[in-house]
Amino acid sequence: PEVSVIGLGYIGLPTAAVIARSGMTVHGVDVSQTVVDTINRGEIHIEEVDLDGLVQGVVQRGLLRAGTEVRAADVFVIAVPTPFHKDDAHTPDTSYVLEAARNVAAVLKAGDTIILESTSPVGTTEAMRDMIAQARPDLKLPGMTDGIPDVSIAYCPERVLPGRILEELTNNDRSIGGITPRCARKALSFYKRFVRGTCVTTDARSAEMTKLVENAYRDVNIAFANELSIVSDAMGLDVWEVIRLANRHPRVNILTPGPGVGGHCIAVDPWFIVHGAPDQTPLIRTARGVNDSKIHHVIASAAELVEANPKARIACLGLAFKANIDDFRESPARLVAATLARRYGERVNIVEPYAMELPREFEGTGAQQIDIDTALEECDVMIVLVDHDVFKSVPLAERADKVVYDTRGIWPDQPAVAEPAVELRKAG
Ligand code: SAJ
Repeated sequence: PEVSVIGLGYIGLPTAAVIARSGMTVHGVDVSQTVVDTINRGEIHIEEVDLDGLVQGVVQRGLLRAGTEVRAADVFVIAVPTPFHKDDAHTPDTSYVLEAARNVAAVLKAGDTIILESTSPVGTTEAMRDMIAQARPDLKLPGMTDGIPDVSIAYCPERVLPGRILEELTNNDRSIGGITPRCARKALSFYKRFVRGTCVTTDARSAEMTKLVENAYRDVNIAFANELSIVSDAMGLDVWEVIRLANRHPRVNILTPGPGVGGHCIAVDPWFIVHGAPDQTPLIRTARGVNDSKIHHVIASAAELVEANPKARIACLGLAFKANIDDFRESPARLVAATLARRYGERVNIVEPYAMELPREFEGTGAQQIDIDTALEECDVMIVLVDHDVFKSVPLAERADKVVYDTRGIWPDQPAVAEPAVELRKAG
């Protein structure tokens, strides 16, 4: 079949490339002419392990071509953003999904399959179907006809981890939710062509909720770890030790505290559930609050440490939203470091091997970007914000004399130092 992938971002482009690699012809669609031109040159506009070579290969073989207009195809995969509403902080905005569906409706023919992959509030796939029904009264749509519908519509969320997208796209299991069972089977036969993981069919609403639940589950569990770190801090306990010991229980698996939750999914998707059922979601809402407030706890603890060591040069280790990636958007580490840079200016140094230069908000603060070796030579206070492997691998001998605030627990062997730093060092 001919496939059209609408939205060529972090999910759409890798998905388009993997589908093309399996031998299907893919027409990618994006609103940005620059993105389209970049892809048609065989290049990419996002960073993801091995994606450059894959895109170059499928473009050269003529299997992937991009454009700004949706064209006729047999299968349409929609992977556009579902952000928050710009006027209303925690309300999902599905207008990009509906706009994509409107464009698909214009070229839709009997026999086609439409698959929504964007993370969406429960009911979005049906809303998309209703919109297509309005635009195309000539077509019989699933759930709206007694006979066999002309087109199939399904919701099939991705669950890939940035940094491992290509591998997880092929190997992860997938939920495939049809508006009707027949729609699910149609979508299943498409995914079977390039997914090695098990594909499980369900209805569209359950699949929508499943995606939100997966990320809310992680958010709630990270909130538990973050709350433990604040409690341990107040009680003068080492949270890393407590978690390490508790996790020896066969049925306990506490996640890792950090400076807050970043990225584009885990801090966003739980709100889609809360928005759909505000009175039934106290736990999910509170977890969001705990994770957001952890950032401010870390800023306050770091500021206290900096002020307790007035002559010291400070190194902030990491800006990325998580380990070993160069994605700095929605990053608590970046927010902490930028706040310290604004307050303490040239005393603050930033170590981020994944950044070519410092983000714009550091301009004019006096903070400098330095490498890890310079930081180890010249800085007395180290604030660990990201658990990059390059930081983890610094041996004790090179940091034994430092005052360390390790928000990620990467240096469990770091010795305690004199008050007040001793308390802060251990706070997760
Ligand atoms: N974090 C902690 N402690 C932990 C684990 C994570 O503080 O123990 C922080 C990270 O540092 C980061 C944030 O949470 O700031 C999110 O990182 P992550 O690795 O948990 O997740 P993402 O945002 O990279 O990707 C998630 C994944 N979802 C789940 O693991 C349930 C991924 O599988 C989804 O496909 C992705 O969201 C998405 O697109 O929805």
